[in-house]
Amino acid sequence: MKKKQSLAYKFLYRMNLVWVNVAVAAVLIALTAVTFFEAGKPGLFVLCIVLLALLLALDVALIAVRRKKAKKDADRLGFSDENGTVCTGLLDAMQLATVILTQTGKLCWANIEFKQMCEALSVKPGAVVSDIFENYIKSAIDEGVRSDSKDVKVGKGFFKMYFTYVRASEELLAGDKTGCCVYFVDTTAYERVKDLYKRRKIVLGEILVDNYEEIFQTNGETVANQVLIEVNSIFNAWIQDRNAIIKRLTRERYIMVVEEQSLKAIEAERVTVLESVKKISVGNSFPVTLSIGLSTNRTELTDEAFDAFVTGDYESEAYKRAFSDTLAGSFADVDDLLNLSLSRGGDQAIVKTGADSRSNLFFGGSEIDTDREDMVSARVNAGILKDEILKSKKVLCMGHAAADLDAIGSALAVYRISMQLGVRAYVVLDGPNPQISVVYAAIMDTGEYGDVFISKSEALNILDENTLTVVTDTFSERQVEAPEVVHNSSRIIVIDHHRRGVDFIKNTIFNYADTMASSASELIVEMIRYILPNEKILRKIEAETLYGGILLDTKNMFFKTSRRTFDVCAYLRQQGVIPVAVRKYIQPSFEDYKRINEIVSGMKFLSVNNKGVAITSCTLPKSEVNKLASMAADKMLEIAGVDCSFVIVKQDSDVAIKARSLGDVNVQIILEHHEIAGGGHFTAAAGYVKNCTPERAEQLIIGILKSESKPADSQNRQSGE
Ligand SMILES: [Mn+2]
Repeated sequence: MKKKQSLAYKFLYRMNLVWVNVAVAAVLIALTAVTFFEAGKPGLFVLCIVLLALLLALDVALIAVRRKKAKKDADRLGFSDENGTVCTGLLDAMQLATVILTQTGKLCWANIEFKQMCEALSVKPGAVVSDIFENYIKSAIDEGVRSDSKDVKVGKGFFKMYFTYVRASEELLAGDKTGCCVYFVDTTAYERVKDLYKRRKIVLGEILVDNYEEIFQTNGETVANQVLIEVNSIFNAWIQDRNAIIKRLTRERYIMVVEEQSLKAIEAERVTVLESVKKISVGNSFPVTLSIGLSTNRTELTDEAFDAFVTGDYESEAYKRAFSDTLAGSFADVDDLLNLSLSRGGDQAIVKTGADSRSNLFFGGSEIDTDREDMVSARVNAGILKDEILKSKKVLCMGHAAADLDAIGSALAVYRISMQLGVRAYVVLDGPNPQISVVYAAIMDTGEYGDVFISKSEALNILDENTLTVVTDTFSERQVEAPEVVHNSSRIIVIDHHRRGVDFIKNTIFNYADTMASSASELIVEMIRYILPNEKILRKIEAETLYGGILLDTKNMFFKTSRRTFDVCAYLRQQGVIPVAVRKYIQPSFEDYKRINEIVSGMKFLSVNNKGVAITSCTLPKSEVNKLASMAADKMLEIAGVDCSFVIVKQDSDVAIKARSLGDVNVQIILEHHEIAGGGHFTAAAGYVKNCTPERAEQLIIGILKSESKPADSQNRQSGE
């Protein structure tokens, strides 16, 4: 079959011009001779000579056209014969794997190199060809692209594949006249070197024990040293088999050197070390947290970059993008990353992967992931609050009963926003309680708030359908400062940071609850920045109260402190807060301090279900219970190993109970037990038991603690009331 085709082809393509010419010329000459000698017609003879001359001229022209075309084809392919057809003998001799395909992707011919390549890579030639044709060539041909190159993977090898549209013999192309010549340049070594470079690139990092200083200050040198010993052994286990090193730079700062491939593995397991160190328990009052910064360059190693590398063109942009890392630069970067981590509350790892900070990767810091989303919601919510205030004629602001700094601060902030928007506002407060007496006196000393604070009855008097009631720092209809006012309000907004309980205020027009926020003050200050940007609107005393509220609820920035908290504090500082001045609002008096110490020193320390429980009983004047018992319960949480604290206050034949928790024990559930029937929040609750002795109350609490062996929920640390 093939032989026959080859003969037919030879006849048509190789001999045609010459033999046809000879045949036609012979016929013409014969015709001329006959006409001239026999018929004696010289006219015909002349005509024949002319025709012959024309034929010769045509031949010359045809040969010229063919030569030209052949040269063109030869130029394009570089391996054609003088007729412009693909010369397979040349291709066979060439050291490049080459195949010739039909326009539909059918494999017509392959050279020895190609066969050897497929053999070496254990792939089937047909499969390679159809894969490459389907994925690259077909679409190119459809789009009219006559030749192109692509990086392809064949088996385990890497190749630069070139293809070009060719004219070849029908014999070669199974009856077709055009097809496609494809050849492969082996780039496997290049790719392997690139991969090796990428995997084994040195990455510099720095690790900081975020709260070493606090642990040192609170728990002393021995505990702090013990913490570092534990940290070291956790680091060693972490980098084992990872071909990495971690060496201490200063007391709480470490340098880390790791290969890119290990860093990828560390990222894949989401930097487990962040969680491991939190489990360190050697007498430290706070969980150990780390800030980790790592700087690596994951810029795509482009062909241009690699070409620049090969040619030594170190000044080109592509080269600089891909290879500009310097050790000094990386080390400066990780320093910035640690600062960034600290500004976001620590307890996280940040990996810089390129020049653009948007390519930074964040790990850990459970509160961090929602940060951006929350900032968006803060803006949206600020808009809603503003709209609702503007729809109103009056605004009543209130926090929870027995207001603390966060409640009064957030209520004052809503008051200020409203006044600034031109809507008359009031803060409902039935007289100051001992917790806020100092700040309340300072507020009144300014002389600007005489008509701002109103009682429940006054509030009820002015309440109408054009009044907006804004409740802050509580969700509870029972705990709110003026339940009757809330009950009679037609338009209520609640802004709170506590996990919502069952007795939440219903029929609100808007409920902004964000349990990730440290405090109600934080939430409102965030909103102020959107409602009234570029303005210094807070009075100094208001900013100070808000700052105090945040300090109170974060226990001096230890708990629930996120980047947002620091942002808000920075804003408050800008609004005139002098932090040291705020101390006087949260400092106990000498008398109070002595009594708090007396209460704390009477404390018992127990371990129930692996949780440290501090419990104590005392007697206090009724008016002092809220303030002193709460402060004592807070103070007890500062003691190493204490997870929750209970202060039982004897009140004649009854007892009042104040409970606090760091977040692993839900004191709300404990005091909501039917025999106590108290309430509050996850980390702060209170109860009152009639006809009960302190001893009985203590047994009751321990009994409930023992039966409440629910798994700890350490993700949601709540603080303050
Ligand atoms: Mn609060």
